[in-house]
Amino acid sequence: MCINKKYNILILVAFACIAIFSIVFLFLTSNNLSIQNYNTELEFNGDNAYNYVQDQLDIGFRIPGTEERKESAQYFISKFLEIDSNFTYIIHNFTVYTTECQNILFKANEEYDNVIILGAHYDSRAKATRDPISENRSKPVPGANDGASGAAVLIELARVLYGQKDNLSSEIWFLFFDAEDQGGNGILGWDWIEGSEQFVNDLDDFYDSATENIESMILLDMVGGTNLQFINEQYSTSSLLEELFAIGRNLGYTNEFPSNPVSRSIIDDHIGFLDLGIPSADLIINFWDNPSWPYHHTTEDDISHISNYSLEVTGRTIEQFVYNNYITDTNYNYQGNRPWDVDMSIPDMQIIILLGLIFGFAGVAIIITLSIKKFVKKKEVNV
Ligand code: 1BN
Ligand code: ZN
Repeated sequence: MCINKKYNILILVAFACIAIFSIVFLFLTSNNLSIQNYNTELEFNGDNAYNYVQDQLDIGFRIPGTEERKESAQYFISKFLEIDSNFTYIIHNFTVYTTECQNILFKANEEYDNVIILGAHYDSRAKATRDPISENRSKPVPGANDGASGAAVLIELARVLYGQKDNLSSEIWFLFFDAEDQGGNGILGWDWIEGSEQFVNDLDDFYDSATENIESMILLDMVGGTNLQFINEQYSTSSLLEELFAIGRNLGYTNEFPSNPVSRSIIDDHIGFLDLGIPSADLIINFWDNPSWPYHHTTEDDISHISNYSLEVTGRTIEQFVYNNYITDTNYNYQGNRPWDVDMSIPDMQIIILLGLIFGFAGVAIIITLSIKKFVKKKEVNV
C-alpha cells in the first residue's frame, strides 16, 4: 500500500476513535431535559397536607408493633373513605420476627392496565439514634418529616388526583409502607425497608402481571422539612428522577430542585421495585453530610421543622407529573421521558466509560504519532 493511502486510513481511524469518544461523552453528560408542563391550575394544598402531618403526630409515635402504628393505618383508611366511601384498599399483613405489621394499598382508576405507584413509609423510628444529646438517643423520633410528611402528601394527592381521575389514563396506587425505618438499631435486629421488601415479594397478590404493567414507582421520603432541597438519589432511575426535577424547576421550585443537587445513594423503599425492573425514583431531602435539614433521626424531627410550602412543592410537582404523563387531553405536546427505562447497572456503565476513554486516547495517540512522523519526514526532505 502506498504511504499516502496508509496515512489517509490512519487519519480516518483517528477521527473514528475521537467520534466514538465524543458520543460516549455526550451520552454520559446529556441530562438536560426541557419540559413544557401541561397547562392547568394545580390544586394540591400544602395547608391540608400540613394538617395531615399534625394528625399523625397527634396519634403518637407510630412504631411497628404499637397501637399507635395500627391507629395511623386506620387514619389513612378513614381519610381515603372520606374521598370516596368505595375507595378500593387492601391491607397487606406481614410479620417481622413476631411483630405484626401492615402495608396499606389504595387503588384508583382500576380499569386501566398501566399502573403508577406513589409510595411513602408511615412508621416512625423507635430510637433517635442520631440525636446530638446522648440521653435522647434511646427516645423515639416524632417522625414529622421522616414518615408523616410523605404519608400526608399521599393523602392530599389522592384527594386531588381522584377529582381528576376521569381525565387520567392510568391506574394510580397510593401505597403506605410500614417498617421502613427501624434499621441501624432502631429496633434491635431489624433491617431497613422491611415493609416494602415484603410487599414486593408478594406483589403478584396485588395485580395481574400478565395483563397489567407497573410503569413507575415514585417514593416520597422526608418531603416536608423546612429548607427543602432534594438530592440526586443514585439508585433512582435517572430518566424518571430527571423528569421530576425538570417539572419541579419548571414550576419555579428551583431551590427545592437545585440544578446541581447533592448526589447520594439511599437504601429506601424504592429498592425492591428497582430490583424487579420497575423504573423508580426516591424524592428525598439532603439529610446526611452537611444537611439542609439536620433533624434526621433526632427528637427534633417534629412539627416545628415542617413547612407547608415544602409539602406543597412536593405535592404539586407530583400532581403535574401525573397530568403531563397521563392527561387524556390530546392537544398537549408531551415532552417527558416515558417509558422510563431502568438504568444500566454500574458495571455496564464502567465498561462504556472505559471503552470511551480507550477510543479517545487511541485517536489522540494516532494523530500525535502521525504528526510527529510527518514532521520528521519533512525535516528529512529539507535536509
Ligand atoms: C431514609 C429515611 N432512611 C431512613 N429514614 C433510609 C436510610 C438508610 C437512611 C440507611 C440512612 C441510612
Ligand atoms: Zn428514617
